Amino acid sequence: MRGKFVVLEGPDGSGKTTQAKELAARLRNCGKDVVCVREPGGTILAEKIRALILDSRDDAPNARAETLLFLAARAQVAAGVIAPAIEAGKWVVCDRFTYSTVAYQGYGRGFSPSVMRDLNRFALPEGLEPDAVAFIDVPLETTFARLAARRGTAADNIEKAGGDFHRRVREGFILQAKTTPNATLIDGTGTVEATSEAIWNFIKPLI
Ligand code: T5A
Repeated sequence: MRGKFVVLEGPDGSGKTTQAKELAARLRNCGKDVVCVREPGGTILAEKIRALILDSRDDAPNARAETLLFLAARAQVAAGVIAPAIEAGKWVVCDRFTYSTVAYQGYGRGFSPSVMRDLNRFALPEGLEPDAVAFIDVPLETTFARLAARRGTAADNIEKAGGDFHRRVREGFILQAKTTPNATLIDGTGTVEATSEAIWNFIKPLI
Protein backbone atom coordinates (compact mmCIF):
# COMPACT_ATOMS: atom_id res chain seq x y z
CA MET A 1 0.00 0.00 0.00
CA ARG A 2 1.21 3.52 -0.83
CA GLY A 3 2.55 5.52 2.12
CA LYS A 4 1.87 9.18 2.87
CA PHE A 5 3.82 12.33 2.13
CA VAL A 6 3.63 15.14 4.69
CA VAL A 7 5.41 18.48 4.25
CA LEU A 8 6.22 21.13 6.86
CA GLU A 9 6.87 24.60 5.50
CA GLY A 10 7.41 28.09 6.85
CA PRO A 11 9.88 30.92 7.31
CA ASP A 12 13.33 30.45 8.87
CA GLY A 13 13.08 29.66 12.57
CA SER A 14 9.35 28.84 12.41
CA GLY A 15 10.07 25.51 14.09
CA LYS A 16 9.84 23.06 11.16
CA THR A 17 12.81 20.93 12.21
CA THR A 18 11.57 20.73 15.79
CA GLN A 19 8.07 19.88 14.58
CA ALA A 20 9.26 17.32 12.02
CA LYS A 21 10.85 15.36 14.90
CA GLU A 22 7.69 15.68 17.03
CA LEU A 23 5.47 14.52 14.18
CA ALA A 24 7.73 11.60 13.28
CA ALA A 25 7.67 10.45 16.93
CA ARG A 26 3.86 10.61 17.07
CA LEU A 27 3.56 8.67 13.80
CA ARG A 28 6.02 6.02 15.00
CA ASN A 29 3.95 5.67 18.18
CA CYS A 30 1.05 4.79 15.87
CA GLY A 31 3.18 2.05 14.28
CA LYS A 32 4.09 3.94 11.12
CA ASP A 33 7.42 3.47 9.35
CA VAL A 34 8.66 7.08 9.01
CA VAL A 35 11.41 8.59 6.86
CA CYS A 36 12.44 12.18 7.70
CA VAL A 37 13.96 14.31 4.97
CA ARG A 38 15.18 17.90 4.97
CA GLU A 39 15.44 20.16 1.95
CA PRO A 40 17.87 21.01 0.62
CA GLY A 41 19.51 17.72 1.54
CA GLY A 42 18.61 14.10 2.14
CA THR A 43 21.14 12.43 -0.21
CA ILE A 44 24.93 12.71 -0.41
CA LEU A 45 24.72 14.90 -3.52
CA ALA A 46 21.85 17.02 -2.19
CA GLU A 47 23.76 17.66 1.08
CA LYS A 48 26.76 18.82 -0.98
CA ILE A 49 24.47 21.14 -2.95
CA ARG A 50 23.08 22.44 0.37
CA ALA A 51 26.57 23.43 1.49
CA LEU A 52 27.23 25.13 -1.87
CA ILE A 53 24.05 27.20 -1.59
CA LEU A 54 24.11 28.13 2.07
CA ASP A 55 27.76 28.23 3.06
CA SER A 56 29.70 29.48 0.01
CA ARG A 57 31.65 32.51 1.19
CA ASP A 58 33.74 33.95 -1.62
CA ASP A 59 31.62 32.77 -4.56
CA ALA A 60 28.04 32.62 -3.28
CA PRO A 61 25.57 31.59 -6.01
CA ASN A 62 23.67 34.42 -7.68
CA ALA A 63 19.86 34.29 -7.54
CA ARG A 64 19.42 32.21 -10.73
CA ALA A 65 22.19 29.79 -9.80
CA GLU A 66 20.74 29.52 -6.28
CA THR A 67 17.30 28.67 -7.72
CA LEU A 68 18.66 25.97 -10.00
CA LEU A 69 20.79 24.48 -7.21
CA PHE A 70 17.73 24.16 -4.93
CA LEU A 71 15.91 22.44 -7.80
CA ALA A 72 18.82 20.10 -8.50
CA ALA A 73 18.89 19.05 -4.85
CA ARG A 74 15.11 18.53 -4.94
CA ALA A 75 15.25 16.41 -8.10
CA GLN A 76 17.84 14.17 -6.46
CA VAL A 77 16.06 13.59 -3.14
CA ALA A 78 12.57 13.35 -4.67
CA ALA A 79 13.47 10.58 -7.11
CA GLY A 80 16.05 8.88 -4.90
CA VAL A 81 14.43 8.95 -1.46
CA ILE A 82 10.92 10.41 -1.25
CA ALA A 83 9.13 8.63 -4.11
CA PRO A 84 10.65 5.17 -3.37
CA ALA A 85 9.77 5.48 0.35
CA ILE A 86 6.15 6.34 -0.41
CA GLU A 87 5.99 3.47 -2.93
CA ALA A 88 7.28 1.15 -0.20
CA GLY A 89 4.38 2.15 2.09
CA LYS A 90 6.38 4.49 4.37
CA TRP A 91 5.41 7.89 5.69
CA VAL A 92 7.73 10.68 4.55
CA VAL A 93 7.96 13.80 6.71
CA CYS A 94 9.70 16.50 4.68
CA ASP A 95 11.19 19.66 6.23
CA ARG A 96 10.59 22.11 3.31
CA PHE A 97 9.63 21.26 -0.28
CA THR A 98 8.50 23.03 -3.48
CA TYR A 99 6.65 25.79 -1.59
CA SER A 100 9.98 27.10 -0.26
CA THR A 101 11.22 27.75 -3.80
CA VAL A 102 8.01 29.64 -4.61
CA ALA A 103 8.31 31.67 -1.37
CA TYR A 104 12.07 32.37 -1.28
CA GLN A 105 13.10 32.48 -4.93
CA GLY A 106 9.67 33.60 -6.22
CA TYR A 107 8.30 36.10 -3.68
CA GLY A 108 11.67 36.72 -1.99
CA ARG A 109 14.13 37.00 -4.90
CA GLY A 110 11.48 38.31 -7.30
CA PHE A 111 11.27 35.53 -9.91
CA SER A 112 7.80 34.70 -11.24
CA PRO A 113 6.04 32.35 -8.77
CA SER A 114 4.41 30.56 -11.70
CA VAL A 115 7.82 29.95 -13.32
CA MET A 116 9.01 28.57 -9.95
CA ARG A 117 6.01 26.20 -9.96
CA ASP A 118 6.87 25.06 -13.51
CA LEU A 119 10.49 24.44 -12.52
CA ASN A 120 9.30 22.46 -9.48
CA ARG A 121 7.16 20.27 -11.75
CA PHE A 122 10.16 19.65 -13.98
CA ALA A 123 12.29 18.67 -10.96
CA LEU A 124 9.83 16.11 -9.57
CA PRO A 125 8.91 12.60 -10.66
CA GLU A 126 5.47 12.71 -12.29
CA GLY A 127 2.58 12.53 -9.84
CA LEU A 128 4.58 13.23 -6.67
CA GLU A 129 2.31 15.46 -4.56
CA PRO A 130 2.13 15.87 -0.79
CA ASP A 131 -0.89 14.40 1.00
CA ALA A 132 -0.75 17.26 3.49
CA VAL A 133 1.18 20.52 3.88
CA ALA A 134 1.39 22.33 7.22
CA PHE A 135 2.58 25.93 6.81
CA ILE A 136 3.91 27.10 10.17
CA ASP A 137 3.61 30.88 10.44
CA VAL A 138 5.71 33.19 12.61
CA PRO A 139 6.28 36.94 12.33
CA LEU A 140 9.66 38.29 11.29
CA GLU A 141 10.62 39.22 14.87
CA THR A 142 10.21 35.58 15.91
CA THR A 143 12.33 34.38 12.99
CA PHE A 144 15.20 36.69 13.88
CA ALA A 145 14.91 36.21 17.66
CA ARG A 146 14.98 32.40 17.37
CA LEU A 147 17.87 32.35 14.91
CA ALA A 148 19.88 34.76 17.06
CA ALA A 149 19.20 32.76 20.22
CA ARG A 150 20.18 29.49 18.59
CA ARG A 151 23.23 30.38 16.59
CA GLY A 152 25.73 32.90 17.79
CA THR A 153 27.56 31.96 14.56
CA ALA A 154 27.48 33.58 11.11
CA ALA A 155 24.14 33.59 9.28
CA ASP A 156 23.90 31.53 6.07
CA ASN A 157 23.48 33.11 2.63
CA ILE A 158 19.66 33.11 2.77
CA GLU A 159 19.43 34.38 6.35
CA LYS A 160 21.67 37.31 5.34
CA ALA A 161 19.12 38.49 2.73
CA GLY A 162 17.53 41.08 5.06
CA GLY A 163 14.17 42.07 6.55
CA ASP A 164 12.28 43.04 3.37
CA PHE A 165 13.25 39.78 1.70
CA HIS A 166 12.05 37.73 4.66
CA ARG A 167 8.81 39.76 4.88
CA ARG A 168 8.03 38.89 1.24
CA VAL A 169 8.91 35.24 1.89
CA ARG A 170 6.46 35.09 4.77
CA GLU A 171 3.72 36.63 2.59
CA GLY A 172 4.52 34.03 -0.07
CA PHE A 173 3.98 31.24 2.43
CA ILE A 174 0.70 32.71 3.72
CA LEU A 175 -0.63 33.04 0.16
CA GLN A 176 0.33 29.45 -0.66
CA ALA A 177 -1.29 28.17 2.54
CA LYS A 178 -4.57 29.68 1.33
CA THR A 179 -4.35 28.29 -2.22
CA THR A 180 -2.69 24.87 -1.83
CA PRO A 181 -4.95 21.80 -1.66
CA ASN A 182 -4.66 19.74 1.56
CA ALA A 183 -2.85 22.59 3.32
CA THR A 184 -3.29 24.52 6.52
CA LEU A 185 -1.70 27.55 8.21
CA ILE A 186 -0.56 26.90 11.77
CA ASP A 187 0.42 29.50 14.35
CA GLY A 188 4.04 28.81 15.28
CA THR A 189 4.39 31.43 18.02
CA GLY A 190 3.06 29.25 20.86
CA THR A 191 4.93 26.54 22.74
CA VAL A 192 6.51 23.60 20.92
CA GLU A 193 3.77 21.40 22.45
CA ALA A 194 0.91 23.65 21.29
CA THR A 195 2.23 23.75 17.72
CA SER A 196 2.84 20.01 17.74
CA GLU A 197 -0.74 19.38 18.87
CA ALA A 198 -2.14 21.64 16.11
CA ILE A 199 -0.08 19.82 13.46
CA TRP A 200 -1.16 16.46 14.84
CA ASN A 201 -4.83 17.41 14.71
CA PHE A 202 -4.32 18.29 11.04
CA ILE A 203 -2.39 15.11 10.12
CA LYS A 204 -4.29 12.54 12.26
CA PRO A 205 -7.18 12.08 9.82
CA LEU A 206 -4.72 10.68 7.23
CA ILE A 207 -3.91 7.67 9.44
N1 T5A B 1 15.46 27.60 0.94
C1 T5A B 1 15.17 26.25 1.03
C2 T5A B 1 15.19 28.34 -0.21
O1 T5A B 1 15.51 29.52 -0.31
N2 T5A B 1 14.57 27.70 -1.26
C3 T5A B 1 14.24 26.35 -1.22
O2 T5A B 1 13.70 25.82 -2.21
C4 T5A B 1 14.55 25.61 -0.02
C5 T5A B 1 14.22 24.16 0.07
C6 T5A B 1 17.52 26.25 4.44
C7 T5A B 1 17.46 27.63 3.84
O3 T5A B 1 17.25 27.47 2.46
C8 T5A B 1 16.16 28.25 2.06
C9 T5A B 1 15.31 28.44 3.28
C10 T5A B 1 16.32 28.46 4.39
O4 T5A B 1 16.74 29.79 4.60
P1 T5A B 1 17.89 25.68 6.93
O5 T5A B 1 19.03 25.86 7.86
O6 T5A B 1 17.40 24.30 6.67
O7 T5A B 1 18.28 26.35 5.58
O8 T5A B 1 16.75 26.66 7.36
P2 T5A B 1 15.42 26.33 8.08
O9 T5A B 1 14.71 25.24 7.38
O10 T5A B 1 14.67 27.60 8.23
O11 T5A B 1 15.87 25.78 9.45
P3 T5A B 1 15.93 26.52 10.77
O12 T5A B 1 16.56 25.54 11.68
O13 T5A B 1 16.55 27.85 10.62
O14 T5A B 1 14.40 26.75 11.16
P4 T5A B 1 13.27 25.75 11.60
O15 T5A B 1 13.59 24.37 11.20
O16 T5A B 1 12.00 26.31 11.11
O17 T5A B 1 13.27 25.90 13.16
P5 T5A B 1 13.86 24.97 14.30
O18 T5A B 1 12.93 23.89 14.60
O19 T5A B 1 15.27 24.60 13.96
O20 T5A B 1 13.82 26.00 15.47
C11 T5A B 1 14.65 27.14 15.48
C12 T5A B 1 14.92 27.54 16.94
O21 T5A B 1 13.71 27.93 17.54
C13 T5A B 1 13.41 27.10 18.67
C14 T5A B 1 14.24 25.84 18.48
O22 T5A B 1 14.54 25.24 19.72
C15 T5A B 1 15.47 26.38 17.78
O23 T5A B 1 16.36 26.90 18.71
N3 T5A B 1 11.98 26.84 18.63
C16 T5A B 1 11.10 27.39 19.45
N4 T5A B 1 11.26 28.27 20.44
C17 T5A B 1 10.12 28.65 21.08
N5 T5A B 1 8.88 28.20 20.80
C18 T5A B 1 8.69 27.32 19.80
N6 T5A B 1 7.45 26.91 19.50
C19 T5A B 1 9.83 26.89 19.09
N7 T5A B 1 10.00 26.03 18.03
C20 T5A B 1 11.33 26.02 17.77
